[in-house]
Amino acid sequence: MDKSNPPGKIEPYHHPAAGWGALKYVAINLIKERVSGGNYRMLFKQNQPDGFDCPGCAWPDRQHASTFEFCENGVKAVAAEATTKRVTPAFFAENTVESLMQQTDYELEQHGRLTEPMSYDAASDTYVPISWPQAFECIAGHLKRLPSANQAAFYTSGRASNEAAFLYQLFVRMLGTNNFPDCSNMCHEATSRGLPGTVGVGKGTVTLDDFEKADTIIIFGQNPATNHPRMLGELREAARRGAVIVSVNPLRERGLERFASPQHPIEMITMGSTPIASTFIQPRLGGDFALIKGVAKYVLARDDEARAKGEPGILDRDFIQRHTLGFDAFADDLRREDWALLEAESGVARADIENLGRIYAAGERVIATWGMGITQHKHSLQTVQLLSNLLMMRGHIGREGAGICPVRGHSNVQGNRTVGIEEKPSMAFLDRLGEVFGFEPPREHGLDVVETIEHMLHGKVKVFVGLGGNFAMATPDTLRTFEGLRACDLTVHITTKLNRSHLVHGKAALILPTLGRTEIDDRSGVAQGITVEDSMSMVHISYGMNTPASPDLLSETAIIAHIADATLGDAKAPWLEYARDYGKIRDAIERVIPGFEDYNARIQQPGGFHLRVASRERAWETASGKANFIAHPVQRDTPISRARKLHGERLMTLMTTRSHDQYNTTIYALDDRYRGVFGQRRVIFIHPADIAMLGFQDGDWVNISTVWEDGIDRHANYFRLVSYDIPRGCIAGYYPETNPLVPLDSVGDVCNTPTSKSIPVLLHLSAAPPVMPAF
Ligand SMILES: Nc1nc2c(c(=O)[nH]1)N[C@H]1C(S)=C(S)[C@@H](COP(=O)(O)OP(=O)(O)OC[C@H]3O[C@@H](n4cnc5c(=O)[nH]c(N)nc54)[C@H](O)[C@@H]3O)O[C@H]1N2
Ligand SMILES: Nc1nc2c(c(=O)[nH]1)N[C@H]1C(S)=C(S)[C@@H](COP(=O)(O)OP(=O)(O)OC[C@H]3O[C@@H](n4cnc5c(=O)[nH]c(N)nc54)[C@H](O)[C@@H]3O)O[C@H]1N2
Ligand SMILES: [Mo]
Repeated sequence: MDKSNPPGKIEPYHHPAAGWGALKYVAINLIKERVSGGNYRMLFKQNQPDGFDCPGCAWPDRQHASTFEFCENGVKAVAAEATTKRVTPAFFAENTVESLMQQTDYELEQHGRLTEPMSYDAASDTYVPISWPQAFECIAGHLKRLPSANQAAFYTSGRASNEAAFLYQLFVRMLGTNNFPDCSNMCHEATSRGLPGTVGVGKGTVTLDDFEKADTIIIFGQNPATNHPRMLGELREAARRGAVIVSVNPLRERGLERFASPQHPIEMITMGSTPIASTFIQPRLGGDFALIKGVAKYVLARDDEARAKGEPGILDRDFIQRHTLGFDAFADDLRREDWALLEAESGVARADIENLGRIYAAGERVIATWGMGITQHKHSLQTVQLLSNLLMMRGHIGREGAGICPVRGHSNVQGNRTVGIEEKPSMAFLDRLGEVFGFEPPREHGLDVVETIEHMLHGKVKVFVGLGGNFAMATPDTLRTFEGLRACDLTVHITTKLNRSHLVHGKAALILPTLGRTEIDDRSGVAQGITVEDSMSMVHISYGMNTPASPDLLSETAIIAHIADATLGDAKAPWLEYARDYGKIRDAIERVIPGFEDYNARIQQPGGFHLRVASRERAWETASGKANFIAHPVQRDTPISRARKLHGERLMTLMTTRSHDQYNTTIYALDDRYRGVFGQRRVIFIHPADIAMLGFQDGDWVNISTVWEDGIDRHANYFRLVSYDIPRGCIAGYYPETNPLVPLDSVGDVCNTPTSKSIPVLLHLSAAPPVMPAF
């Protein structure tokens, strides 16, 4: 690719989401990834009862719904794993780490699957082969030499199975630390920390059956056509039976406008499509809190009015009285709230807020879903709590066809947390773990993602182990994260494909190649299945079907077992036995974690089983035993408002988001077709009036700098301006190219999630790039 003159074009997309466009891309992807003949069949086994769980997203699957239960982006994820391209020792011998750093993430991804364990050799600046036993000894040696286990951090990306994740946390806790930074710290942490305060459990309360019965679905800050394509199938059904669907999003995402279902041949053949959302509300970035507060205020006012007239009112008073605490204070706060402030902070006119209020109040069975547009702000935790409170006002929790539905990202991120990937574990969990395995687990809280990077920068974390993921690129403040990783004594990655985290390494560094979920996991002649929990708490088993990418790969579970065995020996846990028979790990999970009774038996039933979520049954696992209404003020003194005081209307709020052709930091291709972007990624979506106000023109190149209060220069250069339907003062760019702009300490209250959807920045006109930056 000619990096100095990228071939990109901008061309608005007028077709419905999915449809023929998606099928064409499926075909292109299969060919491009050179999936070998026999492996095509596996696509039909994805998310099917006896196949493998899609490594794409965490949206649940319907049993036996159709033989075509896969989506374009699921196919990309599977094809990326099934590629026939290989990163071999010869590849590493030919490419120094320094030279690989010059490649883009897209180029790095193209090299294919890793085949053998590799160790960094400083003299040649290359990775060289190392045997598995030597690799395990190397890690054990480093860990045993640490004066405290708290100087090591153990990252998890949410693709690991329940079995691998459980073994990982057991090993790390026996080692003596709770340092479990994980991808959810950057993702749905506001959900996981916020919901326990209101409804007691940090998970959603709905299942797919509820989706079938809902009459109103409100989607906050989510782009399902790209990130959860199978969700569109549910939305299509809902729209067709007349449910009201609303999208709350600064962008009018294409998939929520029209959708042609690849599962429905007639719709495809007739070039038909189904309109999805009937109402679009476009708040400014971070405006959801004020918007939801306005909706709650409107609903309360209507209830007050009705009751003043002696009518029954529109709130579910019975639910509020029997199941909740704090309603009066919550209601007083709403009554006192100023409409002008709510309009200004949400960026939505009162009439539109009230319209959403009417839609909400008319719904008998309302589901609210949300994604990263809600969770990656300073006040995300408060927004999640408020949203659950809004649903509680009309008793929409624990009722058929209604409820809260956080839509998770990684396919097993929810399961990872359930089985103990948690830097702030509950005492009850630790007690039980200690009892079952006869050891005293560490009690002090461990480090999350942001704290891990801070500790690396201060020399307090010296060993980093990554169970999947791409820590260097997924985290904020890219250059500071690099500095932290490079200051480590040892960095280890258990991984399927080459990524930049392997190139930004500690003094010693290991790459440990592992099986993907689509591959047969043969342990001593018996194929092992792994289990995962989806976004709606369904736990099911998954069996790989493909021949492994290399004979030298080990499963994640086996790698962890060997590291644990080399470090701790087998006095307290039969690590290697666990690695031979995952059923024994499930037995252990069953003994430690409530809800997994008869684990091995219940995963045999088609579709698996639903893990109990107490709030779904109106059982409230809060301190008071009731669900709580919590009043929060609209935040006015924020980094954004302070930066705007300094720079006036030139200050822009930046969101970092996903294109259609990426899976987080994995870049499959360079298009974002629903948003009309082709062959490029360094773009900034901006309102045409803001382009004019800044004195720029559509298509100009700009550099971006962050306005932050710590004196550190943060910038990202060479982005092309694209006129777009986005609120004034807000701009959007892609992650991870914009991550250098996110300050490490720009985090959500309590949950400590990087504020990836609201960064105060300035744009500066630049010349066309002489050479495009690699990242
Ligand atoms: N193909 C594919 N699938 C994926 C992923 C992927 O990268 N590729 N990633 C997986 C992961 S880990 C996750 S967490 C999910 C992510 O899935 P999403 O939650 O959809 O994540 P994003 O693409 O970051 O964008 C979120 C949406 O929020 C909107 N938004 C941004 N800021 C705001 C705001 O302030 N308010 C509101 N109301 N909306 C806002 C954006 O316009 C965008 O439509 O997808 C998972 N599935
Ligand atoms: N600016 C900004 N930053 C963000 C976000 C954002 O919206 N904006 N989103 C955040 C979110 S929601 C998330 S979840 C994180 C994601 O953070 P991560 O989970 O760390 O990132 P991924 O890109 O999903 O990780 C991809 C890598 O995982 C490895 N991998 C893939 N499959 C497997 C497997 O089966 N096993 C193993 N062991 N390894 C595998 C491959 O090497 C691949 O390169 O990023 C966060 N960062
Ligand atoms: Mo995520």
